[in-house]
Amino acid sequence: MPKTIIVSNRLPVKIQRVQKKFELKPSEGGLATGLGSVYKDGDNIWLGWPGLAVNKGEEREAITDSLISMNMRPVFLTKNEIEEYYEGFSNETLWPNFHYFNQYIIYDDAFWAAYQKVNKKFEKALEQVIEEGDTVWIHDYQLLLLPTLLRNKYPDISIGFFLHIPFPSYESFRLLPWRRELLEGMLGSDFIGFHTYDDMRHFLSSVNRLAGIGNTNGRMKVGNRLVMADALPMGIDYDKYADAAAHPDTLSREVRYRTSLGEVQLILSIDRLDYSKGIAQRLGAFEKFLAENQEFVGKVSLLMVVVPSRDSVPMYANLKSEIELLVGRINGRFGRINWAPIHYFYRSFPLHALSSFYRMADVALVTPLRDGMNLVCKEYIASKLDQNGVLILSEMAGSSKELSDAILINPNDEGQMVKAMKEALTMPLAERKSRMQIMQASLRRYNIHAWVKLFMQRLNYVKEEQENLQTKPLTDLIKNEMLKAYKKSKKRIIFLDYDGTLVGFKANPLDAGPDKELKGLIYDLCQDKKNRVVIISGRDRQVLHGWLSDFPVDFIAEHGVWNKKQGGKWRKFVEVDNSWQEEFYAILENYVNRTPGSFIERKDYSLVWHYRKVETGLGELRSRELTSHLKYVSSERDIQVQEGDMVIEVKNSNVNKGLASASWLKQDNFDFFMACGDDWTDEDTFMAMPDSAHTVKVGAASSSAKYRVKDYKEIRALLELLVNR
Ligand code: GDG
Repeated sequence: MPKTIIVSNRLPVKIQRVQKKFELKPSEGGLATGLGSVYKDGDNIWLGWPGLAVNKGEEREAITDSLISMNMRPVFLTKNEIEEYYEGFSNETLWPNFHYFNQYIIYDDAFWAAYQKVNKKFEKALEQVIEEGDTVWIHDYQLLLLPTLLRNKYPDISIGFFLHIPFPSYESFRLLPWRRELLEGMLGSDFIGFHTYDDMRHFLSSVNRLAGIGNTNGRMKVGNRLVMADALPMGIDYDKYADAAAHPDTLSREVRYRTSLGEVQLILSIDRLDYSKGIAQRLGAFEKFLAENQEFVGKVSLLMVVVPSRDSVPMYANLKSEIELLVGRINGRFGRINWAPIHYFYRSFPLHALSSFYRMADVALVTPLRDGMNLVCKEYIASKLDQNGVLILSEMAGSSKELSDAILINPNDEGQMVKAMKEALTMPLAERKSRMQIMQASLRRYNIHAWVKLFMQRLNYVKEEQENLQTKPLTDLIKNEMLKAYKKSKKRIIFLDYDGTLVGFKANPLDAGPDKELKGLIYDLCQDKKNRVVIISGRDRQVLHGWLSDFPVDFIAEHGVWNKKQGGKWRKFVEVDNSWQEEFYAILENYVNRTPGSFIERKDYSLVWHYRKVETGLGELRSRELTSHLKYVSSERDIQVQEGDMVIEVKNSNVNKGLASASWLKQDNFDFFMACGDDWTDEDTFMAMPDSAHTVKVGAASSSAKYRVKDYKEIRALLELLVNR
């Protein structure tokens, strides 16, 4: 039975050394609960680092045995790997970059080497457990290289990836010397999920600029594989927080805490220690609030929980000192014997304590400077059973995209935060309730279980699409089925591209005229009155005319600009407006000047920039730059930028083989459709065909055709079979 393997840096487990033994307890994070239904089921497993450095063989074995019984598998890391891969590259390079704290980035080749090494270690560990047909779901920024490492080993396996932190704009991401490798690492996935649409958009833009891969609504073609990106905001285990808020332990804690605090209004702040959370700025705003609103002095307290995190890193240790200095200053400035402005805790609390904080808080102040999602604000909403509470939420948190009924603020605007605090503390009960109700309904519906389900559905969908898009080899069996359909039909239409499809390529294109065999074949095809044969080519109409006008065929020439029905005259299919060409020619010329070996070809209706002869590397680099430049200037105009084999073509979007062939389909009640072609311009023809069409691609490149053959000779053989020669 195929299984699902969850992979994350940390396993959802807490391990403690008790004397010489180890105690293992499942940990209760949001992700662990959400994925519990997945990894605890059947043979499914969760693979990751157990959270502590263990070097002795027998200790590792003991831990592994216990983990196996909990459906988990360990990847053991050495002390040095933890320092360089986890604390180093993950937390001191990627984390600041992805959160736009670029001044904090540490660029260190040793960190990068460790990051690569550990990602490979994860890949090796997966090799021990993976079997054909399995699905692997990889989580977060510590494992960005893993999808491609895995893909190289298992070309067909199903790989999903979810990024829990923001994906930065290209302007930030490009700072990393290893940006390209990181992106390529991610692109080994089939489906890549982000919390927000903006994260997804930033990712797609970096993929376009750095890897030269475009997208349509998040769908990318990576080599021959379809890869999809989408925004799937993560939900919480709603019932867990709602139930905890009704638990007797929570209620008795609330009574105890309330008695100590007295009758004050409470503002709650909970975060891991991190500069991205904006804790110091929040304290600054609270100080200003008290200074400007004396009537609240003695009436409102801030309950601030900072959960210890990464405090061995100097940056974090400094942040802790800064926070504590501020707390001391504010308490010193405003405090009274019977009232403290801030109750500050640098530690973590059990769930029921946390839940009672959520219950008691009149206001939750969640003001990160940047946050992928932020679960604290969602947990607060789920815990507010009486709906009597207000959420102040930073626009920079992913959750702000969903929770528009919060008071949204910009965390850099201290004045706005001060105003928001006053508004929240004085908000009428009815308004609090109605806002809370709307947010609760949406979080209840879109909970963690819905998120997991949706992710898996999207991943399966991509796999199915990949299957559908796969061009299969044209086997004898399929040829015979085609022949049966051909014989049964009464009105057939057959579109044949010319170069590469009916003839081979010649050094001089004018030497590629039809040979005797081809002429005989076309003659036989046309002899059958049930057949309508259309030669559909990018070639100049005069050349096609010279070669084939003796045959009763139709022509679509110059990618659809000109056409000619059997016995008729040449007609222009579209009136081409070429007024854009001079402007674009000037842009292309600029790139030719900067790219030795490249040149421009001017066609009637298009301009083509060729870079086949450009030095390797430079051509690819310029082509990416040029594509994005051209796409920018052509947006919202009827101009299409198409990337081909070492060329970029700019053309009128109403000129393509697809539009032209579609107009032919309407001309009669055909009951047999066939299209054969070899290059990317023929893809438009394939896509214009009805589902029942027999579409055949020449060559190995990816295609929307149903079947593929090796060369033009196989196309000729297929046509011969049909005409029964
Ligand atoms: C990353 C992204 C994204 C906090 N204090 C205590 C405690 N917590 C729990 C909360 C919450 C979790 O920690 C914090 O989650 P966040 O989402 O706020 O932040 P990160 O840890 O930075 O997580 C973030 C998330 O991934 C998921 O994709 O939302 O943007 O940075 O669940 O409840 N739990 C307990 N005691 C505490 O004192 N028991």
